[in-house]
Amino acid sequence: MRRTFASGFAALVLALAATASCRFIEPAAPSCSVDGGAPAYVTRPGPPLEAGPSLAEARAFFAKVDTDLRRLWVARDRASWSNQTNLTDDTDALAADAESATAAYVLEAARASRRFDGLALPPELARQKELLRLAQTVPAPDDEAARAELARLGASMASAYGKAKACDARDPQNASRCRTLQEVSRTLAKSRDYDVQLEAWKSWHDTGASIRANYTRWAEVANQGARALGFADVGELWRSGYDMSAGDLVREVHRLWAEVKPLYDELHCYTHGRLEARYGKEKMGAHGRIPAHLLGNMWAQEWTNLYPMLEPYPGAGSLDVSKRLADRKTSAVQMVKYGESFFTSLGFDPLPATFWERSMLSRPRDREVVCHASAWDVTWSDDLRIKMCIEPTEEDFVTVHHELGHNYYFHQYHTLPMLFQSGANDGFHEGIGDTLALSITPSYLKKLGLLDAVPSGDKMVVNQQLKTALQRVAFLPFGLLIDEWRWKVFSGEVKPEHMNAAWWALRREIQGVEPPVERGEDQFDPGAKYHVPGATPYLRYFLSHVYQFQFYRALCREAGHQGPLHTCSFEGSKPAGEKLKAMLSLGASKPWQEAMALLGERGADASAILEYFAPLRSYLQRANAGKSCAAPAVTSLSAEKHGK
Ligand code: X8Z
Ligand code: ZN
Repeated sequence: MRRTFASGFAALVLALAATASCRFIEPAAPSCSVDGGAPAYVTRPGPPLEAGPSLAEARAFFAKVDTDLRRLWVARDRASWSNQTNLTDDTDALAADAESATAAYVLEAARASRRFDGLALPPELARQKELLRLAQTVPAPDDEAARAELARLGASMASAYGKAKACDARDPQNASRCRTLQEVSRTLAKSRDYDVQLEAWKSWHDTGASIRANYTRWAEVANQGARALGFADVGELWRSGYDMSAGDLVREVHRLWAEVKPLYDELHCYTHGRLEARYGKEKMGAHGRIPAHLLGNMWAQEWTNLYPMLEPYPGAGSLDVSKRLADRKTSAVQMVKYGESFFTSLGFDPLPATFWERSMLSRPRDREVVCHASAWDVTWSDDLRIKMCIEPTEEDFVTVHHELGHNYYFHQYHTLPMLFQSGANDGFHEGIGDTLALSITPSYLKKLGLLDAVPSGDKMVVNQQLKTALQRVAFLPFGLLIDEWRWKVFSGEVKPEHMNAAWWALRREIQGVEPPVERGEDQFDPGAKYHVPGATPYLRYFLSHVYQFQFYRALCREAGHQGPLHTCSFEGSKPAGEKLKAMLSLGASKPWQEAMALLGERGADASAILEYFAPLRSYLQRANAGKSCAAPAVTSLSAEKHGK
């Protein structure tokens, strides 16, 4: 039988107490010395004082935590992989059990580590202590039954999302009229018929309602877990993983958003104008926002599929990679090989043989799975895999690079202590593959045979930049708003009965989109986005969309690039690869600001994204001149009370 965390810790604490090195003496300054240095102890007569723990105890403690976490995280991730690649009631239950065991352990271990509070720990132990408290995304409450309920709710919501089907509202019981998310997304990507798009959008969004009650309860129990660890709520726990106070993080994020918002507003204005020309004023409404189902993506989080409609200079040269990938019937394996070859061109190792044996690269026909793409090191030993339902499209071509960015990060740090085996922060992890994808220039695509010719000239630059902006600039407000919403839900600022209204207030104000039909509190639109039922924090993607331009600027510098930033590709550059490897190899062992400094960048800095898009910005300003576009007025951003 599995040994429980509690007895394990009790035994460790007793054993260590016997070896405590500073019993019965009261230190004048820190309770014990670090690394055997001589503290100024003052011996006093009187009753013996409780011993403070020694550094040796702290070392033994974190060594045990490392061993325990390896066992628990490997078990959890095996269960989770088995679950997500084969959704059944049994695999849901096994995943929930493993999650619950892990969460319980982290709570107990984080609490036990507090006995070292008064001890001046060496930096690597102090950091492990801090990371331990943050290690559980969904923290466990004390009560065992509540813990089990939380894990069960979590697994059930994630599983429900994976299995959900978009059915025709007029005939919901008719399974033959139900479609997968991929199928309805394809409709949104391709159709430009307002009503056809509306049906696709609505049929998927309506699936969110089924998890509303579970989500409410889940948030309540997860908050109990956050409080058990000393956080006000789960939102504060999530905001605490950035080597600054939760309040500073909120200020930092709002600063970055204010810097990039003018560029977003230009893009929004341009897009709104083109859509209005297509669909007419009546369909667009008089509010200046864009109906959420017209942007070519289920969540309007990126608008690349609108490129053919929005192309600034039609005929300046083709950038249609999707067509070539589809015409060639590019296999899922070939799609990943393209991504791998970018990494090996920088000097990274080829993917291990087990990657090809164990990954899930296509949607299986015989079972339900979670198709949302993810990357794994299942057994925390360079056991790299991706799980993705790859299709031969440009969007998936970019996503493959994104996922491999995670895998190569795992690869570079897999020998570090468990608590250091993550990104410098989660935004770093999300930004690596995207950074490489910024170097997918027309000449690189030609080299791969995915474009016939390398179009050139200023017009082409603007076309290409618009395409990239539809993906990466359009994303920014969406990257921010999901967690703005969750922070408010966790803090209680948004009550359960107003969750959908609060969601749409943020979508209107931050993203400037409008629900195409009224969405009431019988709906739960956030539940129709993977990361909400999947309990994956989302701020990471906002940050990554700022960082990735900094990483790109840094690697271009390393590759010796001269000239405007947007003309750079560091593909094939070994010096850029070495620099990137050095940063990835740090894992989470150092504050992220140090990892950023290693690349020669200071802090989080939106100047790189603004520099990159300078040519597009001036085009948009010219194209929008004379238009009266009301920039979305933002009043619902979380107050700075969301952190101290
Ligand atoms: O979830 C993802 C990745 C896996 S980490 C496919 N992304 C976000 C999303 O799909 O919403 C990448 C971009 C944003
Ligand atoms: Zn990712």
